[in-house]
This record gives sequence, structure tokens and C-alpha cells, in this order.
Amino acid sequence: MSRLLIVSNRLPFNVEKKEGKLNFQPSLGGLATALVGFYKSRPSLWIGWPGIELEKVKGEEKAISDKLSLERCHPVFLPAQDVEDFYFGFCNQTIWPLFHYFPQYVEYNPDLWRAYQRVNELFADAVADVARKDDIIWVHDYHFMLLPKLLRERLPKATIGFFLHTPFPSYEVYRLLPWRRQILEGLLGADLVGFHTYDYVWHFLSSTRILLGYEVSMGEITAADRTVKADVFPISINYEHYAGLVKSPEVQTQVKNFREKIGDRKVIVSVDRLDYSKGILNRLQAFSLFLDKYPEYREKVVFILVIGPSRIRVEHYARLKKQMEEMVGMINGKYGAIGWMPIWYLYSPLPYPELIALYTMADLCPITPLRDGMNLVAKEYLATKVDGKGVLILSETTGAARELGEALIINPTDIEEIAEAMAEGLKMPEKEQIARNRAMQKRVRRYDVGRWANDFIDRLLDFRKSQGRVMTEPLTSEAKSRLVAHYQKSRKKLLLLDYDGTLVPFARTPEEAKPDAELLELLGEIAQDGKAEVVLISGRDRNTLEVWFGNLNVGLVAEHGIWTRGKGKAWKTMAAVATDWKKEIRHMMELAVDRVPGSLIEEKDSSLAWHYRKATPRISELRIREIVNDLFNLTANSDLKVLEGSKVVEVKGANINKGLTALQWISKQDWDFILAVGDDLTDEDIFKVLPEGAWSIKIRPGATSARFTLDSPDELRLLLRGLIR
Ligand code: GDG
Repeated sequence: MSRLLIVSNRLPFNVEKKEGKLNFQPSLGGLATALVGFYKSRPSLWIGWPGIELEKVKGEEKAISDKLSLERCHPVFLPAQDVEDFYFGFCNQTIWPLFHYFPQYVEYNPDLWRAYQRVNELFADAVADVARKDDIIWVHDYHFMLLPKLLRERLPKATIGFFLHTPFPSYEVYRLLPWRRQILEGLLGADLVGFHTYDYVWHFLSSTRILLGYEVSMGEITAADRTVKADVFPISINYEHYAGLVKSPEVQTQVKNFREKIGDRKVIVSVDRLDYSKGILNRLQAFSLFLDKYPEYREKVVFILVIGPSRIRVEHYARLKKQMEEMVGMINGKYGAIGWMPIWYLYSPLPYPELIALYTMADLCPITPLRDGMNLVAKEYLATKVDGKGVLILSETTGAARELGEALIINPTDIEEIAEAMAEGLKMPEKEQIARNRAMQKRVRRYDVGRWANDFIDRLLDFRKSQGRVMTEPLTSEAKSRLVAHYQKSRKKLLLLDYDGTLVPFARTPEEAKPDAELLELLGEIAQDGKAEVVLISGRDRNTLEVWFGNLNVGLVAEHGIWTRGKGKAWKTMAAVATDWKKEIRHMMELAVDRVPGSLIEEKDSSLAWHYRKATPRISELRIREIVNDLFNLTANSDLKVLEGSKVVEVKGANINKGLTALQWISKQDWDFILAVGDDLTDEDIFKVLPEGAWSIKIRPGATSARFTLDSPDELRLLLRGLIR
């Protein structure tokens, strides 16, 4: 069994030094708790920072490594300056606020960026040092977005997955980052990039398409030399572990202990790391409003606010702590009475038995983040509700809200709505509480963290297999000889050839790319061979093909398959094609022509194409990508398909593609020899339908389903000439 290498910022163990002695503590919460069972269940190694600055343990690195290796952990030591600039700096003052839609908090500091690059390099070296040939490398979170690419450079054949635990923000926010391209390129070093929700996947894909210009289809990105998959894996918790702890003596002792102090008051509990993304202030405001509007609850409820200390060295965290504490003081002062304090505020990491006891006792759990990748507290709360009683209030801007629709879903900026939800939750009949919770529990239990991790690894390995099936290689002279020999000894031969970019290089305008005499002669000669059938499968309109190739004894396919013409026969159309959509798309393309001087619209019977090869060079690629993205958005949920060719984007009905037409030709008879050649995404549809044993060639390198690549139309012509010699 291959080993799993988990790479994350923190190890599941934290190293501390007290009075000169090293102390190893399991890390609290988050990823470590979630994944620990999974990683112990298989051969694995966890690589991460041990949580202490290098200077403090200088000379003791080996002792720490040895001790951690017993737990299958491998530490990467960071000097204090890197902890400052990388972790507190770029990670938590640049990426974290930007990805949580707090652009006003973002530091754009090149020194911090350099630290981020440096630490990613350091980790890449550390992983490459310990990695073995068949290891699966799984990189976690926003600290290491450059790592997949750095690892790919060091270990070209490695299986690499990446999972982002934060949201991936919309393009309009992501684009603010000066290093936006490098980060995307970094992520694309992975084979599989995972996110919590579809929104995050879409945001990532649209940023990739716009900023890097890569083709994206069905969650698959065709990067420069490989394909990368982006997919959804909503993280979960170890459900049985939490549910099982409820009845444990430790937890029950705590419950008893707390109950004595709280009496029969209703209990509201919230649990967060100190973070401005978690919506703590709005929650407190809502609680204040609730006490104001529903005075009958005064002295009848307590709100236990558990805050885990976090990133306090960052200015915005320190400020939040101050504001939060002022607000707690203000609410307690305003509504409190002798013998009753409305908010019990705990600022320290709670031991698990206490945490679970609080979850168990909570009648209400308000989770109100302004943004949260997932939010595990919501799932933990549900898991501890063994009797089904209790009410979850959940912000619609958490990933968890996508799965937990039976919670009271609120908009975190709507203070009145949260206050009303608190009242509604406290009044909710038990039957309704149980019905809602049971539905959510079933879902969380079924898709627990083990399933999440297995799913990710399975999908990663599956995707690697499908990448492996289409191992493309340059057409070597040895392969060329085999191809020519196969052609020459065959009696029933089919050649499916794309035109633009395949038989002729691209020209500045579509009209300029007309066939030269040499090409016409070459095609004519092949077609003369009574045993070979040549079909030109093009996206061009039929009139152009007719004028250019009408005299040759070849089959013609126009507009990706809308029109076909057998050798010496008349043009036939697939079916009546609806074109009522053209008005809308033409309008958009006309705006594009205004914005990108030199670009032009080509109208065909069944499609509209926008060509930008001739666009003035000073028009940025970015503007073009944005227009292409607009076309994708406009046509989403319609029957239309947007096809990206080389410097052209074409909109047409979705049920037409070159592959379907190719199939018609392929099924005409039992061919001994089939060769298909093309250069862009539209030709991939042909490659995908070819029977086994067929020859397929993509012109220009790049990810493809074709078996071979050639560098240019000239090389293809040489090959074709070789066939008839
Ligand atoms: C990131 C994403 C995503 C908290 N205080 C104590 C304590 N905790 C534990 C909770 C929970 C974990 O910490 C917090 O997890 P969250 O999911 O709520 O939030 P983040 O730490 O921001 O995690 C988040 C997550 O990654 C996973 O992908 O869901 O969106 O931001 O497990 O129980 N645990 C203990 N005492 C505490 O005082 N024992």
C-alpha cells in the first residue's frame, strides 16, 4: 500500500518548551482532530511545523524529530522571522482576510510575499526529501498554495492532491491579489484541487480561466502540459467519536457540574476561534437586541461564549478581542442582575469533556460567521444531540449551510433576523427540533470525515488513472514509420483532418488562412488513392469549404458537424437548428468588438464566433478573458455551448460536436486504418470517440486525449506526404 503524506501548517502535535523542558501536546481542534483517525489507519507521514520557533529549540531538532517520528510526524522547523512574516504575515494578513471577503484588512506587502515563497520552497524541499516513489501527497490549506507546483518541479510523476479549507473568493475579490497568477499556477501543480462547496469550485475555475486563459470543462482544467481536476468535498467530523463521548463519565461529570451553576436556565452556547470572520460581534449585538425585545427571557437564559485564542499578534485580532470584551461587559452591565450574568465569557481553549458537555447542554447554538469555509462546530453540535433536542442557528455564508438546510438559516449582517431566530429557537416545540436535527444528523453521520478523506484520495487516484490512460507522446520517427507502414498495408483507410491550425497555420483573419496549392495537391493525391477516404472536419462555414475544397474528392464537415457532404454528394444538414438565441449573443459580441479593437464576429448558419487573433496587442489578455467569461456566464443554463478555439470563441447549440460527426464516418464500414488530427478543444471530441488502434495526433503540445503530438502543420504535411510515397 502506498504511503499517504499529509502536509499542513501544523502537525497534530504541538511542541512547547517549559522551564527548559520539551513538552509534546496533541493539537486542539480543526484539521488535526478531524484527520487523526484516518491517517493512523494507513501507512502515512504527517509533515508540518511543530509550533515552536527554531531559535527556541536550536540544537534539539534531532531529538524533536526522533520523538515525533514515533507518531509518524516529520517536523519542518521555521525561524522566528518566517513564523512572523509567513504565518502571521502573508497567510493571516493577506490570504485569510482576502479569502474571507475582508479586502479592507489585506496587507499587500512584497516582503511578506517573499516569506510565503520562501517557506513554501522550504516545505517543498522537506517533502521531496522524505517522499518515496509511490507516495500520495496531500497538501492542506491556504498556507501552501505554491507547494503543489514546487513539488511537481521536484517530483514530476508524483500524485498530488490539494485541499483548501477556506472559501475560494469570487474572481472580483481574488483579482485584487498582486500575486494572483502565481498562486493559481501553484495550485495547478496538483492533480486534484478540492473545495468545500460548488461555489468555491466555480470561483476557482473562473479565476483560472480569466487569469491564466486555460480551458475549463466539467471541472477539468487543461493547463499548459497536463489536466487538473477541481471538485467538491465538504469536510465533516468524526461523528461517532463526538456522539460516543456524550455518555462518557468525564462529560457527564462536567454536565452535572455546569448544571449546578446554571440551574434550570436555558443555555445558549457558541464556540469559535477568535476571528473577525466568525461574526462574533454581530452575534453579541443580536443577543442584546433579543434581551431587549424579549424581556421575559431575562434571568431565564445564559449565553456561554467560548472563544479559542488565535492569531492575537495580528492587529485586527487584538482589536476584535478588545471590542468583543467591551461588548460583553456592556451587555452584562446593561441587562445583568444580582445572581444573573447574561453572558459567561471564556477566553481559553476548553478541554474536550467541557466542550462536549456544553454542546450537550445547549438549547441553542448560534453560528453566525460573516464567512466560513465550512464550520465544523455546527456539525459537532449536531453529533452531540443524541436525544435530538436543541436548535442550530446557522449563517448562510458558511459552507455548512449548504448541507444543513434544516437549521434556522440567517443572514449574518441582519441583526434583527438573528435576534428573532434566537427567540424562535428557544420557543421551538421539541418535536420540531428533533425532526430537524434527525434529518441533519443522518447526513453528517453518513458523510463523516473518514468518508471525506477516503473520497478525496479515491477521486485523486481515479483521476490519475484517467490521466495515465491518455499518455501523450511526441510522434517519434519510430512511431511515424509504424504509422506509415500501417497505412500502406491497409485497404480501408479513413483520415479525419481538422483544417485551421492543423493543415494550415493560423492567419490574422479567417479569410487569410486559405489553402495553398501545395496543400490542395497533397490532399488531392491522397484522395486519389481509391482505398483512402479523406474527411475535412472543420468549424468553418460550408460555403468557404465548398469554394476551397469543392473540387477535391474528399468528404467535408462544416460548422463542427451541422453540415456534411459525402464525396461528390450534396450538402446535408443534421437537423433544423434553432437560432433564436443569436440576437442576444450577437449583441454581446458586438460590445466585445467595441471593447477589443481588431476583433471580429463571424456568423455561420448555426453559430456565432468571436475572433480576437487580430486584436490590438495592447489590449490585455485579461480583458479578453473577462469577455469570454461573460459569454460562459450568459449561456450557463441554456442549450448553448461555448467552444474555445485558438484565439476564437464560438457559441452554438450544445448537441453538435465534431465527435458525433466523426462517429458517423467511423461507423460507415470496418476500417483497417483510422487517423484523426486536430489542434484544439473541438477536436478532442473526435479523439474521444476513436476506436482502439486508431491513430490520433494533436498539433502543438498540450493536454489532450490524442495519442501523439506533432509540433506544426508543416510536420503534419510531411507525414501525409510520407503516406503516399
Ligand atoms: C478552518 C476553516 C473549516 C474551538 N475552540 C475549541 C475547540 N475548537 C475546535 C472546534 C472545531 C475547530 O476547533 C474549529 O473548526 P471550524 O471549522 O469551526 O473553524 P476553523 O478553525 O476556522 O477551521 C473552517 C475548517 O478549517 C475545516 O476545514 O470548517 O471553515 O476556517 O473542531 O471544536 N476545541 C476544543 N476546545 C476549544 O476551546 N477542544
